[in-house]
Amino acid sequence: MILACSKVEKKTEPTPIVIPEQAIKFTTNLDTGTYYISDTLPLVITVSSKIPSAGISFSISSIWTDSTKQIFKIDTILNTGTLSLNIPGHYRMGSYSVQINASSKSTSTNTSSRVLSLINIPLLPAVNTDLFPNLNWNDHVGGKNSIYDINQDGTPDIITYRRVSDKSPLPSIFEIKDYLGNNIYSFNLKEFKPNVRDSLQHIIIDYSDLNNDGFIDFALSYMGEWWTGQPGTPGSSANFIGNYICLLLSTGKMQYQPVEILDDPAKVSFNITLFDWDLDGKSDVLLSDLRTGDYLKNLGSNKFQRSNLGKPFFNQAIGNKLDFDKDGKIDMINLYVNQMDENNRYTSTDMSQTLSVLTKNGVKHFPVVGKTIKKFIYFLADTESSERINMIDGDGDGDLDLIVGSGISKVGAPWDYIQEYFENTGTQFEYRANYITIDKSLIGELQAWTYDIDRDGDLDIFYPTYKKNNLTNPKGAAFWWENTNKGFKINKNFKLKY
Ligand SMILES: [Ca+2]
Ligand SMILES: [Ca+2]
Ligand SMILES: [Ca+2]
Ligand SMILES: [Ca+2]
Repeated sequence: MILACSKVEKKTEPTPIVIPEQAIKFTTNLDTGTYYISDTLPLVITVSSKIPSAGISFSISSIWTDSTKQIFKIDTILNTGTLSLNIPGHYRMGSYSVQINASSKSTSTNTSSRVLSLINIPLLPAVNTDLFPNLNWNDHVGGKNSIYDINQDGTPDIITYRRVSDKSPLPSIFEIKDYLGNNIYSFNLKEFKPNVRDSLQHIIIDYSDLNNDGFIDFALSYMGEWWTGQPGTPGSSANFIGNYICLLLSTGKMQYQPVEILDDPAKVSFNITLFDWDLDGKSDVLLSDLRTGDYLKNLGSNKFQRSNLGKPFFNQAIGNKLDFDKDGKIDMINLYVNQMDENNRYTSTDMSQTLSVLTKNGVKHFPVVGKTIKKFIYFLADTESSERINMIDGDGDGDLDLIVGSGISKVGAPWDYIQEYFENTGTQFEYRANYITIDKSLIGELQAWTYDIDRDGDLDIFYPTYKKNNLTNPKGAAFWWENTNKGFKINKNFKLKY
C-alpha cells in the first residue's frame, strides 16, 4: 500500500516574484542613413521590448544644427507599441539632428536613446529647356522677375511661342506650357488671321488681368520688320511690313476670346506692354512704346479706346514689372542708359543713367551711379551689353536694390554673363562691385530671377533655365545665389525641382 504522504508546512505568504523589466528597445522608420527632409518629419517609433505597465516616457527633440536652434520638443507617454508623429518646421536649408530618449515610467534607469540625422537640400525652381526644344526660352524668361503660374495649379508655367528654325515663315504659335511638360494652351495666330504679314516672325507677348476677372489676359504683337541679311551688316537692309496685334481676353479659366486690335501695314512696333499707363486703376495696352504714346485705354468690360499718353514718363529702355512700393499693385521699372549702335555711336544725347519707377502715385527717377552701364543695339564681337533688370532687397534694409544683367559676346566661344548690384540708398542706386559673385565656368544667362530658395525669409537669386543634358559641361552647371545680406554668394547645394 502506498501511502500518500505529505509534509505539513506552515502556510506562508507567497514571496512576490520580481520580474525585471525588459530593457527598452525601439526602432524608427528613419534608422538607416541620413533622411532628406523638406519640412515635415514623418516619424514612426516602434517599441520592440515589452511595454512596462506604467508605460514609456518619450522625449523627442529636433535641433537645426546650423544654428543649434531647437525646432520642436515633445514629452509623451507611450502605452502601446508604436508612436507616429508628423513634426513640421524643418523647412530651412541645412542639417537637423533628432534626439529620441525613451525611459520606463516606473524605472527611470531603464532607458534607451538614439539620434537621427536629417538634411534639407533646397529645391531650385529652374526649368529644363530640353523639355520643349522648339520654344523661345528667352521670351519665357525676359522682362520677368520670378516663376509665374497662369492656370493657378501650383506648377510654374511657360509663356512663349514656338521657334522652329528650319521653317520659314514660322508657324506663329503662342504657347502656354508648364514645367512638368503639360500643354496648357495654344493659339495659332495664322489660323486666326490667315493673311497676316510675316515680319520678324516673333510674337511679342505681354500679360495682365485686363478685364479684372482674376484671370490673366494676353496681348500678342506680330512684329513689323525683317532684314534682308545679317542685321546691321553692310548691304543688309530692313523692310517694314507692318504690325499686327490681337488680345486674348479671358472668358474663364484658360479660355480666351481673340480680339484683333491693330492691323497696320505702315506701323513698326518692337514692344507691347500691358500696364495701367494712365493710372486710373485699369491695365491698358501700350501699342509700341512711350515715345509715340499710342495706347489702348482700358474702359472696362473688355472695351478699349485708342488714345495717346502724351509726354513720356521716361525714356523707355530696359523694363520689368514688380511691386516696388509694396502696396500689392505691380509697378513699372525702367532703366535708361544711352545705347550705342553697331559703329559705337551713341543713339541719344541723353547721357544719364536713370532708374524710373512708375507707381499709381506717378513716376520717380533715381540716378544709377558708380559704374558706366554699357548698352548696344546689337551684339557684335566682344560686346558687353546690359539687357535685363530685376530688383531685390540685397542688404536687408527693406527697400529694393537693382540687379543689372549683361552679356559679353564672344566669337567662336560661349558668351559670358554677369549680374551686377546697385544698392538703393533712398535717393539713388549705387554700384557695389562684386556684391553678386560671378563664376563664368558655371551657367550664365541675361536675366536673373528671385525666389526664396533656402526658405529663410529673404529672396535669393537664380537663373531660370538649365539644360539637363548639359549640366556637367563647361558653363552648363546650375547653381543659385544665397542672399547673405552682405552679398549674393554662389551656392551649389540644391536639388533641381523640375
Ligand atoms: Ca501652372
Ligand atoms: Ca488705365
Ligand atoms: Ca535694400
Ligand atoms: Ca532666402
